[in-house]
Amino acid sequence: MDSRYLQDKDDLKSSQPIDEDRRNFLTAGLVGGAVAAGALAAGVAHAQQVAQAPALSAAPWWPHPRWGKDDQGGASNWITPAKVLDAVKLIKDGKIYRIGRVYESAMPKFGERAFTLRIPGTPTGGPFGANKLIYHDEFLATEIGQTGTQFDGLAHIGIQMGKDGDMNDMRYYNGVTELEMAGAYGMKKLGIENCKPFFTRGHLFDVEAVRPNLEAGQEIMVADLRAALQRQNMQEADIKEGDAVFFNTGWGKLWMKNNDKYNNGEPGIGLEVAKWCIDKGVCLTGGDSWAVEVVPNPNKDLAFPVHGELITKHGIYNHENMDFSGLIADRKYQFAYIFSPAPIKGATGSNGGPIAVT
Ligand code: UVW
Repeated sequence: MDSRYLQDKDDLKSSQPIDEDRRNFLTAGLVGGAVAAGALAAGVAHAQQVAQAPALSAAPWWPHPRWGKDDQGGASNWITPAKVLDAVKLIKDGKIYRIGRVYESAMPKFGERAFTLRIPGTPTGGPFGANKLIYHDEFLATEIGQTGTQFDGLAHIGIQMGKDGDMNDMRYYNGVTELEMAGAYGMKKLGIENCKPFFTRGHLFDVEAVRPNLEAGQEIMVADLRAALQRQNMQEADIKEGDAVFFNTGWGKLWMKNNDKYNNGEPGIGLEVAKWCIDKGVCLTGGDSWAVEVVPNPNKDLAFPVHGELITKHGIYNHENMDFSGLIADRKYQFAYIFSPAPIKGATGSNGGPIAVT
């Protein structure tokens, strides 16, 4: 797969400890749930500054070299009948693992995002007919594709290439501009309805087993992935184009136990592993943390650069806030990954219940 937009691999090795400035940037501006308005504004200003500095290259990334200039499906195009049949070969015992989490208001959420469920009346309606049928509905107010276990679509992340406010130079996957896609009632391009359902081979890296007690800001390197593969008796060459890769860091153990720590940064993959994923041609990355990538990034000038490289430049999807505890307990590291994003027209992502079948 073409990775021309990434730097040379040797330039990407970095696993520096996070310094106080970076911690402050994150906790004061971008990440914390209960942030003061002034601190939030400072964080946003900083984010705008770093967004103007391209993470790895200023070169345009469109048209997509494989899927073409009009494509809106990105790496979901890897899911072909042949890929499905290949994934089926990983199903040996028919066991289904839920690898998503339960949605509830107390779950950790990024920034000011909300999750508010209400049942309108108990019961909501009825009784109907002589049989006196009654029913319940629910009303949900949330960023539906961006809370809880969330699947980042191609309208979620872009890169500002020009001046603040210039919507012609805010670019997304395949070069789509903010001007082309912006819409009060849903994104006019790259909405999640363009993403095909996933049924593919999944590979889980239990990084926690080879690098226990990872902390926020600590980057997972390709060497860690290789150590995990070795421990799991797996071959790197077995990861094929169109497969999905998942990273267990241990951060998920904080879920609903220590939401503040969970939200205020995380260990995760950086640009070196992003390049590895692009070179492999994976269709999707996933992890047991809220961004999958290391936060803060070891390069203090960058904010969420892995999101930009994978989603925006290569159309590779990202599945966040996952739970691999069942798979790990059973030492199952390869499976069929099955997920059909909810086709809400114009949405930036999807909630839902991903499964791994072994
Ligand atoms: C952002 O939206 C910035 O991050 P995430 O995709 O992790 O929710």
